Amino acid sequence: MRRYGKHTDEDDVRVRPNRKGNRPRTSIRPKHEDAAEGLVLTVDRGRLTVLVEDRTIVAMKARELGRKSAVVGDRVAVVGDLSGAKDTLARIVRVEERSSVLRRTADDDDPYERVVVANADQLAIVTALANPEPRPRLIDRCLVAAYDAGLEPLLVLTKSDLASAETLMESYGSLGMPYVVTNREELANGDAADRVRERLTGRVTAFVGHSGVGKTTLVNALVPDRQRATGHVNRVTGRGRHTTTSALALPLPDGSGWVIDTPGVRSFGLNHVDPARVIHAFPDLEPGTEGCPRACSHDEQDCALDQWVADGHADPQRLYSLRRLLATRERREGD
Ligand SMILES: Nc1nc2c(ncn2[C@@H]2O[C@H](COP(=O)(O)OP(=O)(O)O)[C@@H](O)[C@H]2O)c(=O)[nH]1
Ligand SMILES: [Mg+2]
Ligand SMILES: [Zn+2]
Repeated sequence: MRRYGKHTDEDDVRVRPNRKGNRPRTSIRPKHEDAAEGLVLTVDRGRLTVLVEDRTIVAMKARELGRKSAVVGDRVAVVGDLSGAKDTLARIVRVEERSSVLRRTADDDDPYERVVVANADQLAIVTALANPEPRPRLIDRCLVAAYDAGLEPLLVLTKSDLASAETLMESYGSLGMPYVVTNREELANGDAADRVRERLTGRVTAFVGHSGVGKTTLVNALVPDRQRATGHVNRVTGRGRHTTTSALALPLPDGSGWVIDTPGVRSFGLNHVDPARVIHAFPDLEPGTEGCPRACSHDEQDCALDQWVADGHADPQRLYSLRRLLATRERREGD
């Protein structure tokens, strides 16, 4: 039986003027005023674990979001069953504006960029001093990605029980970025977590790096009660996997920040990064580019930076670092 018969007064149905041949719109879209705010903790094949107040709920993208997707760290609006009870599925109807977007492409010539993490403000670049060997090119790539996304970099050097940090710091010390060195013993006695935690207060920090460098070990040391903090996550991504297959946001125990564990990366494709933007990560060198030819890449013969630095305006190591970062954008090598 039809609900509205021919007795319905025409004036009761509000019909938008039929412009440009559009179908008249008779239904008023719900505005989702009842939607709750949530934070995406992890994504697993279309299922998102979302923290709503103190509950973790499982949700999927509402169709109305179209191709727009929510990623770990996103602030979202969710509707539907928000109880967090087993087998319930809520819907994400809105992705709030992001304060930052960390992207990567699989390769430099890969046109498909993916958003790794949203709303982070710090990028912890985790590198083992041995096993696996440090890969400076990968560090450089992560640095470019961090600068491009507006994240502050933090260098975390793990496994100093296996090799010294000295050689690596000879080249990275001059970048002037903060760094922390950790080892097996300090992981056990809590010193490693304490030292890293100092750098995490009040921030959302994404941990990236090659597989096996110790990201998950460190994150677990920072968030000992990982199981409880993630609630339903295990039900979604479970199956006893030991490797990290999806990024996962975890709150620091004292509520002073968030850490995001990510799967290992073999490379950090930078196809999406405009090389012209790299210089902005070097405010100490930027004034020296005034004498550069138009559209200078700062990695060419006529670049004014060489003379400017030779005149003593900046540390030559900084120019070397800039050139190395620019070169990673041009070079394609297996990191
Ligand atoms: N010797 C040593 N091994 C470590 C250290 N940190 C982590 N590991 C080991 O490195 C391996 C890989 O760690 P994992 O946290 O899974 O690395 P991820 O792939 O970066 O998440 C594990 O066997 C850890 O026990 C460290 O400081 N020293
Ligand atoms: Mg891991
Ligand atoms: Zn230049």
